[in-house]
Amino acid sequence: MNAEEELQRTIAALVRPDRGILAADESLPTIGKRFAAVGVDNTEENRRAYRALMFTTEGIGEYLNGVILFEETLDQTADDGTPLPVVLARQGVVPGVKVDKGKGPLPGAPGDQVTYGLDGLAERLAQYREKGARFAKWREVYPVSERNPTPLGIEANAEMLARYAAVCQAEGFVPIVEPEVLIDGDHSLERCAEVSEAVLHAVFHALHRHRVVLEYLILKPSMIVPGRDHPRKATPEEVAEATVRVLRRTVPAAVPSVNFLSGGQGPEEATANLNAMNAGFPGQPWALSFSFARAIQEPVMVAWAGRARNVEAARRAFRHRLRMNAAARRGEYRPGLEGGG
Ligand code: 5MM
Repeated sequence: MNAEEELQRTIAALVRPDRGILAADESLPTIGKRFAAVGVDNTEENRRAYRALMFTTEGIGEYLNGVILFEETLDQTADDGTPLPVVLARQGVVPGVKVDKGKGPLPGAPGDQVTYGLDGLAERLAQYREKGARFAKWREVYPVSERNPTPLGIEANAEMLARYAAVCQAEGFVPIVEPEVLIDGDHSLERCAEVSEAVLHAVFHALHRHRVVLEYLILKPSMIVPGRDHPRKATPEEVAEATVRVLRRTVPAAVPSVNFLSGGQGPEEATANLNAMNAGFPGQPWALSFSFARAIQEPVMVAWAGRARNVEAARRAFRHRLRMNAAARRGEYRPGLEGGG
């Protein structure tokens, strides 16, 4: 199969209707933070056991098209010795991998950040393919303040996302392009919309410059929400209206799917916001779906708490959250379903 045939096959599998993508690609420090919140030690065995628990949950292929893995997970196995990427593939779920190497300050743009990891990316992708990965993910973050992101920050981050995406497509990997406008701060929903519009505009301009084929990528943006410390929370209808408006202004119709990150929203909040988009604004040129990490995994981790005797309860929590988000993907979620109603 040549690179284009691989891209066609993978994107078709990643955009199947009524499903989304699970982000389970927390780096070592991030999973450490999440585990600490539920009293679990950040050991390789605990990371394996936790991720194996999720991926061996029966029936997840009904709700998931793909799972984004952390590099380490590609080499780990389920309790019966089956490699975890094989476990996913057998469930009809495409394994992907986060390929960025973390972030740091962007010189010349105080307050902004930039992500590392382009060196040797093509070679790393070849190794990840051997281990079963078929798509990739790279995240750039944009802190919001009166001055940030700066014009330089917006340009530099767009350039990184486009260069990453171009390498992925040359190697036959579908790139997930993830520009995250951070929720930290007290900014308004309008300020988040203004920043997100500038960010997405620059990202798609850079993707065009680098000749990235829009039909073979997935956009993973943040929703348009007020900052966490803003005095008023937005309703799902307000979030949906602002988010769809910004996407319509910036995301070409050739992009097949927009799979949101949850970015610090609570599980039910993220589901309700996604639902409001699909219920209130049907018929958009792209699918509106999910690629949540925390908003799916939080209740799973709490139910598990590192104890083997809790595995079945954790699986139930996982399946429930997936079912709720699949309903939101169709615009059929309502809070009453949370209790099983
Ligand atoms: C923004 O984070 C991504 C989506 O997760 P949420 O739905 O929780 O916002 C997620 O894929 C993220 O990239 C991973 O959690 C890993 O982050 P780090 O910083 O460890 O690479």
